[in-house]
Amino acid sequence: MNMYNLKIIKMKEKLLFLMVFVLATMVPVSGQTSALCDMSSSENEPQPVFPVPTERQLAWHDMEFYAFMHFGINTFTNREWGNGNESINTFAPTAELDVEQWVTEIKNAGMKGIVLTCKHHDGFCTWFTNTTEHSTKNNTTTYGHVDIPALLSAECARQGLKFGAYISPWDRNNAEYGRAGYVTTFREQIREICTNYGELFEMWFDGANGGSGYYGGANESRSIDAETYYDFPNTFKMIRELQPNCAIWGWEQDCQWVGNEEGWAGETSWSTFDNGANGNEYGDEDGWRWLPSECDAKNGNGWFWNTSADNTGQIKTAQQLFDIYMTSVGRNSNLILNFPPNKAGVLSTATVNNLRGFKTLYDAAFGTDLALTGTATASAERSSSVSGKFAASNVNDNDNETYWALEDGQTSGEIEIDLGSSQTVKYVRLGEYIRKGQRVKGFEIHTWNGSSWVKQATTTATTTIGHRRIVQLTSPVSTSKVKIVITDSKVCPLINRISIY
Ligand code: FUL
Repeated sequence: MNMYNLKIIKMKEKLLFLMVFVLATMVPVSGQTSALCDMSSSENEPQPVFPVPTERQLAWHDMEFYAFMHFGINTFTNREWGNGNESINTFAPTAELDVEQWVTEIKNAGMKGIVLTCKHHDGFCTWFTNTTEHSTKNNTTTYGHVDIPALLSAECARQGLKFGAYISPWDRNNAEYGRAGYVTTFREQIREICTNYGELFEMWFDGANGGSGYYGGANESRSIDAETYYDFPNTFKMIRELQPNCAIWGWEQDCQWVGNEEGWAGETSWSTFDNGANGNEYGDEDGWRWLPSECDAKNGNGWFWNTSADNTGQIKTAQQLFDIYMTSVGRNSNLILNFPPNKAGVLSTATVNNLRGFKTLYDAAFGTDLALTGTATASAERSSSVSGKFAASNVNDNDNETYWALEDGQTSGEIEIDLGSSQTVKYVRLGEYIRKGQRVKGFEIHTWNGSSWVKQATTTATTTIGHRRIVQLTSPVSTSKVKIVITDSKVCPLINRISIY
C-alpha cells in the first residue's frame, strides 16, 4: 500500500513554498526593480506577497459564516461521544425530519451553508451507505429510515445554501478500526458522500481519538498513529478529484481549527501559518503557507442536542452569539456555529429564538453600510494605465475584486470616506485583497469632528486586517467623515473593502 508519510509530504510542501518564497523575494515588493517585475506592464499590477490562498481557499473565505449540525445516535442518548455499541433503532426521531425548517432558520440568520455530521465517532452512518450495516438504511423506527445528507443537501440546494460533511475518522463501531480494512471502508464512505450529494463546500475530518470503543464487540482500546494510519494523502487526492472546490478542514489542508471551541480568533490574526507556536488563534506573521482558521462554537451545552440543552442558562443568548460573530468573522476567521436538531427532528424553539435574536442584533449593527453612499479619497493612489484601477473609490463599490493600492515601497497611507452628512458611526468593516497575500500590520480609525481628525479608541486591537476585520469604536461617534490610517504593512497595502455602520 502507498502509505505516504505525512511528515514527508509536509517537508515537500515546505520546500516548494520556500522555493516560491525565494522567487517572491526577487520581485519588487519594496520598490526595487527586478527582471521579474511584472514585465514592466503599464498597468502597474502589484506583486503578490507570498504565501497566497488558492482559488478553493478564496471561495472558502467568502463563506464566512455557516452552521454546524450534530445529529445522530447521540441525540437520543444524551451523550456527546457514543461508544459504538448503540443499536440502530436507538436513532428514533419522534417525527419526520423537518429539514426545510433547519435550512430556513439557518438561512434567515444570515449563514451561507450547513456542515452535517454524517458520521460521528460512534460510527453510525446517517446515510444509506454500502460500507456498513450500521446505518439509517437498516433503521425500522417510524421516522428513522432516512438518508439525512440526501434530504439536507437537496433542501440546501433548493434554498441556495451550501452543504458540507463531517465524517469522523475515528469509528468506535467498526470491527476493523485500527487495521488496514477500516481505512478502505473509511475512504469508501468519503467517496459515497463526495459522489451522491452534490457539491460540498467543506469536509471536516476531526482529530479526536479516545482509544476505547465497541469495535464490533471487541470492547477494547485501539490506538493508531493518526499521521500515517488513515493514509490521508491518497484520500485527499480522491477528494480533490471528486470535489475540487471542497475545502478540507484539518490535517493541514485548506483551513484549520482555531485552537479553541469558544468561537474566538486572536485580535491579531494572520491567515499565514508556520507551526502555530503562537497558538492557532493568531496564525504566524511570517508563516510559509496559507492556512486560515475556522472558529467552531456551540450554542448549547453540547455538540448534540440533549435533554438539558434548552434549560435556562444552557443556551447562548442572541447577544453571546453576536459577540462570537465579532470575535471570529470580525477577526479574519470563518465561523461554524453549531445548531443541533432535537429528537423531534427540528431545531427547538429556544434554538430558533436564538437564531432570530442574533439576526435582529446583526441587522441593527450592520443593516446599512454608510460607506456605500459616501465618497472615498486617499493620500495617494498607485498609478496605472487603466483608469481607476487602484483608486480609493474601489473600497466602497461593493466589488471585492477591485481595490485601492499604494505604490511599491509605500507601507503607510490614509484613505477617507466622506459620508455626505453627519451620521452615528459604531463599526468599521475592512477587507484586504488577499488574492495577493495578507499585508497590513497596523491601522487606526479617525473621525472628523468638524475642524480636525480625532483618533478613535476601539474595543479591539487594530493590527491585522486580512479577509475581513470588524472593529467597534469604544463609543459611537457622530461624524461626517471617517479616515482609515494604515500605519504599517508588510508591503504596499491593497484594500478592497471599507464599510461603515
Ligand atoms: C470534536 C468532537 O470530538 C466533538 O464531539 C465535536 O464533533 C467537535 C466539533 O469536534 O473534536
